[in-house]
Amino acid sequence: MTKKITFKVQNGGLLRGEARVAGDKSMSHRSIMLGSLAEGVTHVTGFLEAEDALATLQAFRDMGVEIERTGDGCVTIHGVGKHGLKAPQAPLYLGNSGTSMRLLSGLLAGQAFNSVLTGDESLSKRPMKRVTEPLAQMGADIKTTEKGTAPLEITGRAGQLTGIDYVMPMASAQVKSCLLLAGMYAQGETKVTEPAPTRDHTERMLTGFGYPVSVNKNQASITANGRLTAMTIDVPSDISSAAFFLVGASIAPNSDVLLKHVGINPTRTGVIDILRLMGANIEILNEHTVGGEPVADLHVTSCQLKGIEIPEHLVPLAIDEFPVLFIAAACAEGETRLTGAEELRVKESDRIQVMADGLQILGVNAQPTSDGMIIQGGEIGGGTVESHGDHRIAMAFAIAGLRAIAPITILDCANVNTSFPEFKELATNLGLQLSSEED
Ligand code: SPQ
Repeated sequence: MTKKITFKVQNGGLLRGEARVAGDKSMSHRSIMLGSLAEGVTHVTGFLEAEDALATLQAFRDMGVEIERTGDGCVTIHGVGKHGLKAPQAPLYLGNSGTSMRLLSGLLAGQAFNSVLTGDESLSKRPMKRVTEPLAQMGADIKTTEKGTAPLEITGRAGQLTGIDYVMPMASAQVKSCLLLAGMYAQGETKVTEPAPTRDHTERMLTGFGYPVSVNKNQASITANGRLTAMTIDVPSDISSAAFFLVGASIAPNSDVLLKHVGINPTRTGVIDILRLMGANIEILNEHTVGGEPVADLHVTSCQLKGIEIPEHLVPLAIDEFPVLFIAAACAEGETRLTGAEELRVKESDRIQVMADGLQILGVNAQPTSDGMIIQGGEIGGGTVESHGDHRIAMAFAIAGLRAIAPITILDCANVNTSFPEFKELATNLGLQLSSEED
């Protein structure tokens, strides 16, 4: 059984200094997947050495790919080519990672072997029909539980998948990426249309590996005609991890933080747009492109935020940042309203309910709605809140400590290791008074 970790934050303080936060989780997953399918040796730097991305890495080792890891973000993948994966000897365990499970379901549907995908308690509750249903339309054979959850039992249908023209009912990069990966093994063209732009790392990285994928407005399409050629990938820092410090430095008076080498792909920068609408001081410096992805240093200083109505078009572009944006809203002057964010209910936890419960415990007037939240800015009190094993909830409440009037205790924080194992060290170096206890 994994250890229970409790975070304890002393209230008050400020953030000052420079930091390079952990590598991008979405890109780290994809670097392993596509590097494994490439011909030749792919070198990755800046790889996220955290549980989620390491679960993907282990899954590909289990399918016969030789992957070397030095532990400092450098990973070498000896690609086996598009048809070189081998049958795993046991179920592939993907821990807490929705991205691994959903993308792998598409990739494995068209292989010449069967496989089983399993995950931890949280992942075993997350909806998988959003991928298994369109995959079934392509001819895939994937069994879920009656509830449509993992374990997923995949019967490989090599040569038997057919491309579809799929209009996604929800804005999901995981569904889009899953179908594009399946489309690499399907007869004819696979087209995926999204209702709103979502992160496009799969499309960009496929292009980087030389695999043809065409993007036309909100539709991406792919065929089986292509091969991947090994390349070098420099994974930038994850804007979803940087977000904790963008909010922390905004809400804690006299803060001044420089976040280095952060990925600012326009499908991920909703958090900057939303914070700026709230009045945040965020400068984007030293913009450049690394391996097809825009990167910059982000300089943030404190200010009095104001409540806003969050524009719905920004929701998919900031989907993972809402836990910490709710903390920003709790510190803002006036009311903040979020709508159109029902997807938050099916993440590692129900991020609307869990954040509302925690904020209410801390004395904040936060009212959950079916698709968002209404928060009246004001004072944050102290108390004990539950993260429900959700890494982003745990880190968001740690940041709340900067403006709280009494200490905050956060339960069940071990899963911070799924996306940002250095969070505590970096946050304390910058000035957060955070300690942790294990039992
Ligand atoms: O991988 P997982 O567990 O689904 O991770 C989360 C997160 O907060 O780290 C979501 F809970 O990020 C997803 C994100 O919400 C990562 C992702 C991707 O890499 O493609 C896409 C988003 O999910 P979705 O369901 O909107 O496609």
